[in-house]
Amino acid sequence: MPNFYSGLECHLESIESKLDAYTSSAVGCPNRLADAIRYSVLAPGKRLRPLLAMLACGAVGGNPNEALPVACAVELIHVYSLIHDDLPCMDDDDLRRGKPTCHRQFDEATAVLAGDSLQMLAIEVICQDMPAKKIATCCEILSKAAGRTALVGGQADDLAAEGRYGAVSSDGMSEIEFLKHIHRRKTGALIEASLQLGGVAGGASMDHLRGLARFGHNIGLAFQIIDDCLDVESTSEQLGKNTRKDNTLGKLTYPSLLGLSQSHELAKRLARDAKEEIAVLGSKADKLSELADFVVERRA
Ligand code: GRG
Repeated sequence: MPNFYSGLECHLESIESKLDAYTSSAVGCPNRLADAIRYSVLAPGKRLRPLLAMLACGAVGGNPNEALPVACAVELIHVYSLIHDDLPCMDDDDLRRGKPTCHRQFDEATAVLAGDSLQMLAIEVICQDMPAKKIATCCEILSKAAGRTALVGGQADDLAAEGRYGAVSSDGMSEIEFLKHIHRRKTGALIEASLQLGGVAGGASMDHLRGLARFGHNIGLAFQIIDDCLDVESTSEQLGKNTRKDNTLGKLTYPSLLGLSQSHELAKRLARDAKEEIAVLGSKADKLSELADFVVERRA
């Protein structure tokens, strides 16, 4: 396990056990659908987003466990997006988290339905387990981050940039601006939402919430830049997913526009900027700061 996880074993255990409970059998859910949901959710992911939510909660003085429902909700949305992204009509991948993708293990229709179910399960979890006065805010943050102007919009523009979804509308932006615009939505929005949701769970002030959101904004982009670099620098064994796909698909990526070295430098600068945004929270935010470093130093 990378160093970053040391001291977080307890949070990870809580996340795994809650995800297990939230996806356990439910009356009315067909076995095959339930199996596909659990197969994808319980596969070994880094759990970066739920950890961010729990750490953000702790950083503003809350008990990290208060953020568990929103932490899991964000992971459920993330897993849905991975399942759908892997489908033949999108990225057409056969390897995810070191295992066959959901549609390969089951079938396409089941994978679509598993993804659909996870979107609603995320909302259900928040409504069921968050304190009543925080439910609406959490649902609003998560649904905006997962919706047409963020996760889905970013994905649509990403596909368009590969010429696989209608026309590209970059509205006069330079290539690098357009790439940033895609990444901020496709990857960054959910990462930013994880921080905001954790902050809300911990009762953050408006000022602290803004700082957490800006932290998320910066590390969200840094995370994607490193993801682009790893696609070139790592093997599929290391990543648990196919590599060198970006180049094959002729994708717009940071390494293709800036080169690897400048891309790494940019990611490091974003991590530094991110850490400044939460400096005001003092030592309670130390683990979040470490995470910013982990995001840019990770090898998988
Ligand atoms: C289908 C609406 C829709 C959106 C798909 C998830 C996604 C958007 C695209 C996946 C393609 C991709 C490589 C995105 C880059 C960032 C990303 C989301 C990487 C995967 O996240 P990790 O590394 O995965 O946190 P694990 O498996 O560790 O959770």
